[in-house]
Amino acid sequence: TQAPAAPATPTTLVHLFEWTWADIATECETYLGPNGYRAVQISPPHEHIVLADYGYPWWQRYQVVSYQLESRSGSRADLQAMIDRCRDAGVAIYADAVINHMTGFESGVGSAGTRFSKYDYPDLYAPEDFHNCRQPVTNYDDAENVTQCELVGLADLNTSSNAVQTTIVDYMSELVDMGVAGFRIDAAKHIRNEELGQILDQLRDRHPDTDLYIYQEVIDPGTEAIRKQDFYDSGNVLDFKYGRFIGEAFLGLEGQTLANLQTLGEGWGLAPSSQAVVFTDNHDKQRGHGGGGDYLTYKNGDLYALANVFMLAFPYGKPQVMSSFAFDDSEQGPPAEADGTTRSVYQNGQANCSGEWVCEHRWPAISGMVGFRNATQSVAEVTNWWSNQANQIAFGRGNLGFVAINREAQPLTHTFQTQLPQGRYCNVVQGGLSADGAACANDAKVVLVNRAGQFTATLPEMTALALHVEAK
Ligand code: LAG
Ligand code: CA
Repeated sequence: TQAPAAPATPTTLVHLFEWTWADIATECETYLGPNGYRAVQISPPHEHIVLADYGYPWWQRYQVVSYQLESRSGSRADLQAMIDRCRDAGVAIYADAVINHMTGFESGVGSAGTRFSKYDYPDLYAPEDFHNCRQPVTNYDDAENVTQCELVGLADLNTSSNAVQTTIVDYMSELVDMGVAGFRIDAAKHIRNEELGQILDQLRDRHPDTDLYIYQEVIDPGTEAIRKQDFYDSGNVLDFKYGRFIGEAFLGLEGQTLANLQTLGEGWGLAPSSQAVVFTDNHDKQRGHGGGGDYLTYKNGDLYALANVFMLAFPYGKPQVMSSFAFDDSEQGPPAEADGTTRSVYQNGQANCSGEWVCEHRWPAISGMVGFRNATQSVAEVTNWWSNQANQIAFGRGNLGFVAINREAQPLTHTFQTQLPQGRYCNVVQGGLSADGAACANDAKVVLVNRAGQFTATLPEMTALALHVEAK
């Protein structure tokens, strides 16, 4: 049994969607650790259905066949090696726990070779372990329907049963023993909150010395029977409204502007900041799954980068950065060989992020802002807010950082008042300090802050500028 990864307060986590375990290990060592990412959400590690006839879609991994740790991302040994290497690089691993359901398909073979039929999974679950509804979820006004029936037809586990709870706890506990430091709870809205609470209590009881980080997927539009606040007792929640608000503001929909974001927070119907994991987009929302909506994605280019600059600068929630593979078809799986084997992100020792993999987390603006968030974390407030009442905004984080965002089609020249100490700062949206600390990396612009805490800058259209005391 390994010691779990130290839960180094996860200021920012990144979802390396569909990456292999071997690639994630390399990324932890060569990029994530050095750039201040402290946690990775991995794709579900369990045995999943394999759908060659459908071209191996990404959503195979949300149909559980067994809890063997053999998946499209790699073997159990690969998983263990990744957890260890990432921990040594200062990066925690959060696993996506699919515990509400098993498969939707009537029969098939899993990624570890297990043959199953729906409601009958060898050595794991039998028909009596499933809820009786056995019909798709149809009525989101009815809590029983949402929790006891089948999400898109997926066999719904009877999570009130002690035996089922124990089996789920055994699975999650094995991952904790391997060093997993936290879990995304998939489809938490479809599990009765008291039952999920019982499962998580048992898991925590088995690992009293581990400070597990739990965040629950509860898509709550604010109009349904099941609400995100029902889940605050068992952990954090993924707040889906946040990305929608960001999308509307940056796209200028619903009369929204960036200036309006000054008050973004609980007053908007968001969870309390300490309860929320926030994101511009996730693997569902970026492709119109999970209910769709106006979410920005990598396809929005500069606009997407600016939205992430805002998310990482603005002191609300724990930000989750999305890292994608490029897609046209919303069902298509990750870059793969003809037999469905996922291709490595690395070619000839280099991350190949300008084609089939997108690696948003390596975009200079996003990566630079992860350092900003780490550096400014101890100041909870927004200070020195400025806007043009439209789509040019700027704000500080006390004496630790300052950001300006120009989402207009013309340049912004302004003298900004900050609380920063006098000095020469790098614009970390373009690159932080070089490794030797002597200059700004990537030819990032040097910005001079005077003794009064002011600086004058010109931001070209659709750009941002961010300064913090650790890149000075
Ligand atoms: C989630 N959160 O609650 C995941 O974030 C989401 O990606 C999962 O759906 C869902 N819950 C179940 O874990 C994904 C796809 C679905 C896909 C499902 C199961 O968004 O489209 O459904 O995974 O693979 C697929 C087909 C459906 C079919 C179902 C059952 O698309 O048409 O009814 O499988 O066979
Ligand atoms: Ca359920």
